[in-house]
Amino acid sequence: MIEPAQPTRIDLDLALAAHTFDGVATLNGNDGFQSRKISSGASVRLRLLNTDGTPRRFTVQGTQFLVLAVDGTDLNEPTLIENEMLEIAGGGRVDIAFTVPLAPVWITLAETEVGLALNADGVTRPITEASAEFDPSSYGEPAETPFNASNRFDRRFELTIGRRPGFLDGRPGLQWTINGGIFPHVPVFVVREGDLVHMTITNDTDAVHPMHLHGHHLLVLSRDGAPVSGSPWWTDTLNIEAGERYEVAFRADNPGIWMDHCHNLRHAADGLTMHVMYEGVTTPFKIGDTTHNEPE
Ligand SMILES: [Cu+2]
Repeated sequence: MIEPAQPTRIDLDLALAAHTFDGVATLNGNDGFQSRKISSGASVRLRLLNTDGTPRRFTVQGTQFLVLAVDGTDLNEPTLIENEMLEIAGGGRVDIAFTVPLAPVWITLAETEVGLALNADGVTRPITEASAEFDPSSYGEPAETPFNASNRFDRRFELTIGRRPGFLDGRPGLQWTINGGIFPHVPVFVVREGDLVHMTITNDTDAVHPMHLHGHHLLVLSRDGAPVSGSPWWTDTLNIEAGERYEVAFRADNPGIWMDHCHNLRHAADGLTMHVMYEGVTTPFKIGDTTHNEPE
């Protein structure tokens, strides 16, 4: 979450955290519609969070809205949209804003009866219509970034997610792989402080993987070869759908040994975990079974 640099008047500023408990979808721990009365003309900012490991989709019915921020970074010159489904990666955040209209507004966790209803007393929620998917790669306007695809990169890494039969912790099965290796035989990406790093992430599996690098924000450069054409899109949790390929960039400005893993923690525990490590940074901790150091 972020606080805007220029405070604007916000009458209702609410975080809505989606989480599934034992198969029951909730928003802020509530498994139904939370109802609120709010005057028309009021300014609302909602911070939508997906605390599940798998993608969650939100619908907004009854109003146009702006998408202000993704993963805590403001988007440049957001424009009003409506009837667009917001898909949020496991662990991802999307902030939206709108002015309350005269008619009711429903914010719904897609495919559930869970959400927030504004001024909807006694009004039946309309059936969710099929709507377009919000696409951060072409939303808003381009703006200056500290680096972009045309920079000279100090390091280039390929991170390819696959699946093949093999052994994980001595157990046979169909295992996740990174660049063909099964954990712990996965690469470590070594960087030097100050490096500009280019990473290509490819998902060669039929599952979605919300890839999450600790300690850094990634600038998304392209998806499936198509450059990002809208606002600069900074993320820390990038949903990589089956078959997709993303190019991202980041500045190595936070020395440490950082996890780079799938935010679907089931996948991470099953080996979709690797590290980005800075030269000269060491740790006395050893990973693996013998030391009982299992990152997830
Ligand atoms: Cu995954």
